[in-house]
This record gives sequence, structure tokens and C-alpha cells, in this order.
Amino acid sequence: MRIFILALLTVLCVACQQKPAPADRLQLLFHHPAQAWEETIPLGNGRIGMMPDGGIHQENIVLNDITLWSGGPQQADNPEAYKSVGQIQSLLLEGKNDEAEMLVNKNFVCIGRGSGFGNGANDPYGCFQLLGNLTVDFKFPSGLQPDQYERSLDLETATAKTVFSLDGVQYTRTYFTSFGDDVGVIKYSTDGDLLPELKISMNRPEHATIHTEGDELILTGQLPDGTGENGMKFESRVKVKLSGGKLNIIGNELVISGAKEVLMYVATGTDFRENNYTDGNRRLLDKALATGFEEQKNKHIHSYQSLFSRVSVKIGKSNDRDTLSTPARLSGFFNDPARDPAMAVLYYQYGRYLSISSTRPGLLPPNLQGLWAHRIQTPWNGDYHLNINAQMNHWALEAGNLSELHKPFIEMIKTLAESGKETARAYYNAPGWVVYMLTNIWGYSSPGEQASWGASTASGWLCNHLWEHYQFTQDTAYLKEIYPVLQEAARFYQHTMIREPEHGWLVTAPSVSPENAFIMANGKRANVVMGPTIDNQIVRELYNNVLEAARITGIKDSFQDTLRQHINQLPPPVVVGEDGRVMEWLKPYEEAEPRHRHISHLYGLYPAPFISPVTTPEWAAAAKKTLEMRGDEGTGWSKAWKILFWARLQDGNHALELFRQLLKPVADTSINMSGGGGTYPNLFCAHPPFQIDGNFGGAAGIGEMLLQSHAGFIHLLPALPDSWGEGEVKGMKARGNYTVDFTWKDGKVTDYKITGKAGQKVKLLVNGKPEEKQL
Ligand code: FUC
Repeated sequence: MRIFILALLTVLCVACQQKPAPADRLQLLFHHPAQAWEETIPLGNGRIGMMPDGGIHQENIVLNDITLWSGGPQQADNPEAYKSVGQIQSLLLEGKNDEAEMLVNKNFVCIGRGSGFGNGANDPYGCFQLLGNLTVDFKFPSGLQPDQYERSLDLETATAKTVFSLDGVQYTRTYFTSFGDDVGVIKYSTDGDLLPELKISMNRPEHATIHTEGDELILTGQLPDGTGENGMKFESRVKVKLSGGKLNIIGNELVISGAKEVLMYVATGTDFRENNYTDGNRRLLDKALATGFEEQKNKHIHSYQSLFSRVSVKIGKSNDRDTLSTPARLSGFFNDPARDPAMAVLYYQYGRYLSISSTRPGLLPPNLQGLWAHRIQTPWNGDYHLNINAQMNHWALEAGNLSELHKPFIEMIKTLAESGKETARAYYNAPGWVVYMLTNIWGYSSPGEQASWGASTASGWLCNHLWEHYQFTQDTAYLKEIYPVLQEAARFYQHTMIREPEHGWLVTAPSVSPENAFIMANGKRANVVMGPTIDNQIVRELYNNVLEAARITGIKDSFQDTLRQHINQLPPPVVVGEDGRVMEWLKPYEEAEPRHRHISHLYGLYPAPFISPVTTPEWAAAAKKTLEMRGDEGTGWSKAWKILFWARLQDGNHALELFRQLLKPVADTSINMSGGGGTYPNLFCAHPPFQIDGNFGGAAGIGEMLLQSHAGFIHLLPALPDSWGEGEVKGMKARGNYTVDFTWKDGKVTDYKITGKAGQKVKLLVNGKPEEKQL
């Protein structure tokens, strides 16, 4: 008998060895309930967010709605500001940056409370905040410990599960935020006889009441608008469907006993662009309840996969690391990245998952936390910071074949181009539009409260997004539509720039190189300058793009002639300093923080295409030196940006090293402005605190290591690390609206396919050789 079993096992083993290796699992996995919010699983359908913690006796699910903001529209432009701009510029021309900065702080910042210094929940600026908590108590006998426990998120289906056994009985919870029916769906089931009694309740720390209506549980409230009046109204409704058992309403709780299975549906709504949100919620619930669970789940998966499955990536082997719990896999990767090259695939696809989950066409772009927040006062108001963060949130989309998810940001930019006209008039008495470094869903376009961080303009950088969307889609109707937005952004800069005396260049003033300070000859610290390098690069890029858009669309305007003249009077995109680095400012100031997290003067390396090891090798060498001196440490998003920089410098091993550092396991959730960046157990990026930009920037970085297309040709494997010897990409996008598939082995491309409009000629760089393909 023993021999027979051994023989059978051997046969089975041989059989399993012969089966094709299963694809690496794209999953998050935990073997215990979440102890902190940063261990819970993020679910979202672009509007509704749910984060279940998988608690056994009590489960908490944090609910979000991406539109839920306190505050409201405010007039924060200082209408008198333009009267000071001449004097500020004169002080800068005289080299009195500290005095200029004082004047900016006095007259050239916003009026009122601005963004409330990042704590604007009760100010007019407002804050993105949690909708509420949905809590379910299970009446299991106390003291029971699970025999097994698994909590997981499947990225292929956007579905989460908690499975555990108590006393030999298995309990399963399935959760998804339906892309089909726009509700949250949670199923509690068991392979035993019945579920224990369960009590469903809701709560919110403030500004909400809970009640029941018939058999529905409702959380409803109104947030402050920051002026003493009431602001946004909101509601969440929960309804259940039982298999067996009965539902009792006791107080403000739904109590279910004797059920074999419970289906729970969650609708959320706010009055942001929607007065009838209560009826809307009722309709959503009725429709969802009328659909069978399996059908609903299939609809959800189908709709999600129509986006997610466009791209597949394989890198090396996971060596079974994909079966580890996520925290174990994370620390394993941090210690030995070569052992788990497929971690990059998980991170890349998780980035795409988070994009699909946190935004949708017609609604809002992902904010600093995507659409997930568990507090009232979300750090930095959970807003849209525009000096790196909101931009980074969109960097992985186009190449990741999720172009339509760029649209909500593009729509937001178009709205800002309207409110920003007033800001241009107030601060410079200038035509065109300008937006400063942060915004909210209410169209805020004024400078921040303080020059050091609040005085950089973002309108030029935002235009990079309008342009990139065109580059990837080649949609000329869209280009015509956005042409006036580009043109009016350029008009603002053209009208307001001054001539710096040393070279006669046209430069912005006043401005800052995002958040970095320098030490003046008099020993004082200042931020305010004229012509920081990032502005010089952005303005040049914008002028180029306006002229190129004019050429493509055939739009003609005398303003284009002005731009043609002015473009030659801008500073070059890169000036290399005596120390061999890219200069951050026009003058070789001593940096106050030489390892500062922002590396804004390398905007020309990424996202803009000015610095390239192929076309501008001296500048690339200066960029490399800049990065070496800044160091690899930083906040989460700073490390992500550095992955992109090293990828553009075609140094795959260094890019991978930054990716490793981005995945440093982190538990700390308090604000750390310098060296704390890494990753939480649920793979949310740690600034710290949680900030989603690093997730999206990291995903973009991996994409950029595999495929680049910014230099007029498609470059396959431009920055392949040694440990990513073999792999496969399917469905990524390149500029020119090409779809790109390829495989590689031993670090060399073995096969590729480019799909695009028939008849087009495509230039490529493959295994170091230029090629040209006719489609
Ligand atoms: C910018 C960064 C900070 C942080 C904040 C939300 O101001 O400098 O590091 O990411 O945005």
C-alpha cells in the first residue's frame, strides 16, 4: 500500500511538473485581519471606495465617495496683488530675493485662509474626507480563534475575499465595488449550517446622523462649507438580501439572525453636481437587489476587465513569491529584489488597478489619496497638489493603455483654465490663465498661503497633460478643443515674463523651484527667484506644443508669431553649473537642503523630453550627477520620480534600486518630509503618510523601464535591470497611438509586434539598433 501511494505521488508530481507554470498571481494576501487602515484592502469603482478590515468578530469597512468634500467655492485671489508685482520683480532684478519674498508673503499670496495650511476641513477650501464606517458585528462565541485565515484582493477581478474557519466551519466574505451597478456589494456565506447573528451599523465621527427607513440603514449628513453655512450633503444607504433567517430593525441597526447567506448592498451619493442623490441611491439599490449575485459579479468583472486586461506583463519568475503574504513578499523583495523580479509586475498592475478604481470618465481625478481616506482631516486636505503630486497620479495611464482615465484630470484642467483667468488678472493684470500649486474640487486657482511652497505656477505643467493625451491618442478633434487652453496658458506666461539682465532671457518672476530653498550671500534663506529652471523648461515645452498644435490643426493666429520670437529668448532648458550638475536656479545658489525631495530642475528629463542620453549626452551626464548628489533617499513620490529619471537615463539597475527603496516596508503614518518613503502592508505608498502618487509614479517607472517613446522612436527595453532577464509585454501604448507587444530573453528582445494605423512608418530602437517598420 505504501509503495502504491508513493508511486501515485510520484506520478502526480511528474504530472504537475508537466503542466504549464500557472501565471503569477496578481493578488494581495494577508493571514490576519488588518490591524491598521494601511493594511486594509482598497476597493473602488471610480466613485465609491470600500476598505474592509476583515475583522472576525467585528468587521469595519471604511466607505468613501470621491466627490465628498467640505468647503465650497471661494474667492481667494488678492485683487490688489498686481499692484505689487512690479516692485517684487524689481527687488528680484536687484538680487534682493529675501525682500522680494517678504513682499510676496505680504501681497502676493492668497487672501483668507487659503488651503488652511493643509488643514482646511473647516475652511472654505475644504477637505476630502471619509464618508463613514460600516460596521458588522458577528455573534461568534467569544474567544474562538480561527484555524485558518486568509484575506485577499484579486487584481484580475477587482474582488476581495476573507475566508476563515472557526471550530471547523468555514466562513467566506466576498466584496466588490461594482463597476456594473455602481454599488458596493458584500456577501457573507458559510459552508456550515448558518451564519451567526450579525448586526450592521454605521457611524461617522461628525456631521452625520444614522437612521433606518423600512429595512434600509441610512447615514446622512452635511459638511461645513467653511463660511459658517452648510456645505455638501451626502448619504449612504445599506440594504440587505437574505437567504433564510430574518431581519430585525433594532434601534439604528439591522440585526440578522438565522441566515444562511447575507448580501449587503451599499449605495453612496452626494449633492456634488447631483441634486437627486437620494433618489439616485434608491434606484441603484433597487436595480442591484433585482440582479442575482453571480450575474452582478460577472457584470462587474467584465466591465473592470475591459480596462484592466488590455495590458499584460511578465517579468522573470516570481519563484513562488506570489504565494507569500503581501507583507512577507514586500520585505523579501526589499532584501533581495533579484529573487522576485515579478514583484514589479504586481506593483505595475496594482497601479493600473488603483487608477481604474479611483477615477472614471465624467467624474473626478484621483486625489492625493486616490479615493480612499479614513479621517475627517485628510493629510494636506487630500487635495490636488499641482507641483508634482496630481501630475504623477496620471503618469502611468497613457502607456498603460488607460488613456480615458486621463480625461477627468483633463476636464479639471479645463475648468481651472476658467477660474485661472481671474487669478491672472488679480496677480498680474494679465490675460490668459494661471493656476498655482494646489487645487480642490471647487476650482481653487490662487497661490498658496506662503511663498516658499505656494508661489509656483502649475498651469504650464498641466498643459503637459493636455499634450501627452494627444501624443498618445493622435485625436485631432481633441487637439482642436484644447488648443485655446494651451494658447491662453502660453499667453499668460508670454505677457508676464521679464528680461533677466545677465543674458537677456525672458523668465518668470516671482516664482520658486518647488519647495526648495537656497542660502543668499547675506546668509538668509529664500525661495523666491526669477526663472527657476523648471519654469524655463515648462514654458519652452508649452510654447513648442502650442506651435506644434497649431501646425497639426491648421489653426492660425498672430499670437503664434509672438511665440516664435519669444521662444528663442527663453533660457536653454539646461544650464550646467561649474560642479557639473543641472542648475536649479539661474544663479549658482547654495542649496539649503542639498538632498531635497523635489528634483524639479530635472523636469526636462521626465516628464519633458529635453534631456536624453542619445540627443543631449552632456545634459544627461549633468542630470546623472544631479541625481547622485541628491541621493536615493526621499519621500515615496520622490523615490518614484527617481525611478523615472534613471529609466530615462537608461540605467535599469539604478532604476530597480530606487524601486526597491520605494518598496521599503513602512509602518509609520505620521508626516515625514524627508527620508521616510516606502510602502505600507497593503502596498499603498508611504510618503509617509499614505499618498497615492508614489504608487502611480512607481507604476509609470516600471512602464518606462520597459518601453519609451518620447524621443521620436519606440525604444524597447530602454532600462532593463540585469535581474529582469526574460519577460513579455502585451498591450502597452506608445506615442503615435501604437500598441506594442514584445518578448525578451537574456536581456534581448526576441520578438515584437507594433499595431497602429495601416500605412504608418514607425521608428524603433531594438537591441541597440534603429529599425523602421511600415504598418
Ligand atoms: C508637496 C510635497 C510634499 C507632499 C505634499 C502633498 O508639497 O512637497 O512632500 O507630497 O505635496
